[in-house]
Amino acid sequence: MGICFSSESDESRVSAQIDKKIEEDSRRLRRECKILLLGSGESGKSTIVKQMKIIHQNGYTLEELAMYRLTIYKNLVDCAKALVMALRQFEIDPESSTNKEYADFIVEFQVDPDPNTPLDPRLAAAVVSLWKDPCIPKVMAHQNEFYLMDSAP
Ligand SMILES: Nc1nc2c(ncn2[C@@H]2O[C@H](COP(=O)(O)OP(=O)(O)O)[C@@H](O)[C@H]2O)c(=O)[nH]1
Ligand SMILES: [Mg+2]
Repeated sequence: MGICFSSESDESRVSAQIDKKIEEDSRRLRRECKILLLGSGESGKSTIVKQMKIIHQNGYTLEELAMYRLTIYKNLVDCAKALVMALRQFEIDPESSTNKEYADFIVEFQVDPDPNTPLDPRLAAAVVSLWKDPCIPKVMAHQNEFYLMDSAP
């Protein structure tokens, strides 16, 4: 009840453990090699880190892969949304009424944050159909006037 007994041998054992831990840490630090990756956006910094992990650290666990799947879904939806917003900004209409509805659907769409939920097939259908619409080459003519990830096209 709030009173702690400790013998001298306990203390020296704990102290020895701490010394051992410090020794281990400093040995690990001496072997550690830090790299500073410099480069403009899209120059390959993240790719180098991913390659190191794949080559030297047994790659990615299933859980990590599932998180990447979610990132890919989000990127896909963000790019589709960016296109629809650009269509609106430059007042370009999708040619078919179906694609007009698909554009509205894309803007409202939210990716399910559970990495084990597959992407809604209706979203895939909307993106595929809108991408084939003649409005896309027209909006892509303005590509330097709005941001689109370079993995989008
Ligand atoms: N051809 C080629 N493409 C690369 C290489 N490294 C990266 N990329 C691509 O360049 C793009 C940007 O790379 P990223 O690592 O995201 O760049 P960061 O912005 O510096 O982190 C991605 O589409 C990569 O797939 C490379 O060595 N060769
Ligand atoms: Mg990066």
